[in-house]
Amino acid sequence: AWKKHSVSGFSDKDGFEKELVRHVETTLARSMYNCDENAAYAASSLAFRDRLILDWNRTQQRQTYRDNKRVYYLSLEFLMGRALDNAMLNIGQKDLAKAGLSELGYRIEDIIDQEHDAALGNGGLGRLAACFLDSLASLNYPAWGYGLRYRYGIFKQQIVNGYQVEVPDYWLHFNPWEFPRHDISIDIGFHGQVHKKTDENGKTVTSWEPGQMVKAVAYDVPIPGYDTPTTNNLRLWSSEAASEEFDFQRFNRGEYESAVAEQQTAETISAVLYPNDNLDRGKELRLKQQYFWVAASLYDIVRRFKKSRRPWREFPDQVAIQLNDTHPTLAVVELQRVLIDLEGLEWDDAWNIVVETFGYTNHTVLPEALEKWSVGLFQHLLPRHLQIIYDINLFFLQKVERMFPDDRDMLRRISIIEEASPKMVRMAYLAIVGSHKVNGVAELHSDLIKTTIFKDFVAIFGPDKFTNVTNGITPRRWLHQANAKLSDLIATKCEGNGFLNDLTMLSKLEKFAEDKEFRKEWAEIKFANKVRLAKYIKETMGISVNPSALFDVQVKRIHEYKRQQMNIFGVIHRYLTLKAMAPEKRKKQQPRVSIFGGKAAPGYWMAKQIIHLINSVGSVVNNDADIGDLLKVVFIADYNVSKAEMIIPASDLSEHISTAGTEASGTSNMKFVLNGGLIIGTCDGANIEITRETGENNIFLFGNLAEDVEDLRHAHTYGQHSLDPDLVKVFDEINKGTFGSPEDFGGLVASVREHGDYYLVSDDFHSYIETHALVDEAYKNQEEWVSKCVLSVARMGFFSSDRCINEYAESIWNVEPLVVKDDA
Ligand code: 26Y
Repeated sequence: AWKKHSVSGFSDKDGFEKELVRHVETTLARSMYNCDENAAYAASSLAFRDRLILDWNRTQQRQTYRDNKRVYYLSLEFLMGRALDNAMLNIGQKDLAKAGLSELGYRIEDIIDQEHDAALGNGGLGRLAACFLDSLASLNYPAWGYGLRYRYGIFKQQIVNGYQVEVPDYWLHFNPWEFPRHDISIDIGFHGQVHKKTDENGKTVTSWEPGQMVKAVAYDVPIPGYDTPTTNNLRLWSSEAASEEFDFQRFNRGEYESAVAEQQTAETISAVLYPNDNLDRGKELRLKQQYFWVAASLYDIVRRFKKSRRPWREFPDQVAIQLNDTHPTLAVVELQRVLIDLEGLEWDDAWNIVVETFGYTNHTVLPEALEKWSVGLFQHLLPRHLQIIYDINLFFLQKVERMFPDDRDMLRRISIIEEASPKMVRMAYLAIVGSHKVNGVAELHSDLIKTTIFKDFVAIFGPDKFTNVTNGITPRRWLHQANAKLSDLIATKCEGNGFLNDLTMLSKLEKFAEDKEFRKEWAEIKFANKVRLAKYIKETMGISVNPSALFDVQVKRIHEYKRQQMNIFGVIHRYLTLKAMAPEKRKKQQPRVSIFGGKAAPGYWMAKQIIHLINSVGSVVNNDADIGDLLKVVFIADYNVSKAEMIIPASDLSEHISTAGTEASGTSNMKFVLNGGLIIGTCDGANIEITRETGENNIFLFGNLAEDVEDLRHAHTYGQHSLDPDLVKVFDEINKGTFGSPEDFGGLVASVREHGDYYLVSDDFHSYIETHALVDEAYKNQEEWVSKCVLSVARMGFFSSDRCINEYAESIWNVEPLVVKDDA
């Protein structure tokens, strides 16, 4: 048996303090008398970073030396949140740091709070990538993440007079968690010409002579595993002007401005994260970002492979590349180009390598989120890649024609090039054709892609190419870090902290669901978390909420399909119902706090109306003396990972209420349940599997099913669409001006009334309201409520991202963990 190599932490608290002081006095050049919380954060980070680096270097050496197959996770988004807290916990030395900081006069929470979130992502897809990195390291897989080092992360959201205002998120003033690698830089080409020549053997050789070069510089971020010395690498690329000499000549010719302009053009590529979530806008700069990042990453991966001097056919035995949605699909084309144009392989040999190397994860069925790029844009930006795409498509169409000789329409439907005007490249189709496995992210979603958007491809490639890997979350961040008290309580009943490595061990909690004493401790922790959130709400927006009220939370990106509009319509309905009650009856109602949070894409007008309506309802309801503590409506500005860590543990009920069939999985649903909250939700995404695991009695499901959505929409368009009477009352109230100018919310009302109610708000409204009434009833019986929560947590083992990563490793990547021996 291998002895586990111990993590390179501090020997003791004094060792940590000494390092902290050293960093304050030397690295930061300050005196301890002048060390504010921000400096203490910086020095703590530098001290912990030093410890991580030792394990990081050793991990990389070990992985190079053993030369096993590696996984590369390509994602345009990594929503990492904060690093210090995570590093302390994964190394297992947070208590020691707490004691050390306290001795120096600081509270560890205040120090942790100084850190700026690394918010290089929009929502679910980006946070999933971050959870995967945590699991890959914790499970000792040799794995790298590749992404872009945006100078500006997702914008910060302010709420001004009830409206969203976007503020740029410049986050790099001080970032101790990244290491610039100026020695690792690659020139990336754009534009230019393609040349064909015949070599001495009569073979046609194609070469691309780019017209513009941009330099990619690597910045590395260490990813510590939990309770293991494995520390993996996240490599983020930053863009710079390719040649400083060229600029210098220009300076000397007096062309100062144009030289600087060139540099700025290059730097623009990695300047900003596109803030759209599930909406493709086809912007040229975004395509440039994609190629820049993909080309640099592949160059790096190929260079690493070449060091071991293996034959090319062994590439897929050494390399697995996972495409996080279609955003990195150009990697398929780029690898084919490298193999045929630069390495001289035959097309078929190269193509087999490509397909064996890649796997593609689909995260959405929404048509507006499926990426397409115009052929003209490709021709202009990446002329050689367009040729290769045409060839990939030609061979693919020939294959399909042989399989289905009489089906002309099939070729039109499945072609990678959409014959429209303008002609478009369908990136999802390219990703399917270029990968050996395609997976969805929850069972329902994986079934839906097989029967709807990718149906033809199942007929062509057979069903085995398509698979499901239900999403998961890391219990380290989402339980241990976010909810330390609950994690500690669980540890007392689960034989210690082992559940953080094997979440199925939570099942040991089942037998305590009926234990009164245990339930009491459990409820006290939930209450303390609610008090903490109430305090934050009071301090940041001056609204007093009663921590004994039912906290009803919906936090996620604002999107019509996620139906925050239905939630706020439901809140208005509740308000009207309370107002209409006799005071005696009113007093007996269950008090609630409706908590919202989430960003709207800056150009998404409807989403912005939703935010405005929530805030407008809040300012009426929260100031209505008839209502008092019975109902409060709160919109928490700038929802992000670190706010999630505070909000999720404070929830009694969370809302996951997307129109059935639209939310691929959802992952916050898992986080809320793991933190002892219940769900009100539709039969959509992972809600279905959560129900299967935790039991139908422990979740509040409502609404129409995915299989009925098509017919209902059809009925809206061609039959008559009679609105739900309760919803009509809500609309009447909005139109009376109760919540401000009705015109401000005209779009929201019209989308249901006039424009076919695409998201079925009216169809689901009645059962939504009724189900909320059931929640109120259930919450009255606190003993039973808590017991539902305990049972649910006990049954959440399946939703660890560790389980999820092991499934990818086995069924898609064919990689194994690298066991850490004591001597290596
Ligand atoms: C095309 C482009 C602008 C684009 C950018 C971001 C398209 C999509 C996205 C983001 C998608 C996303 O976050 N999807 C979510 O992925 C989660 C992880 O699989 C799922 O849980 C969630 O249901 C899905 O909406």
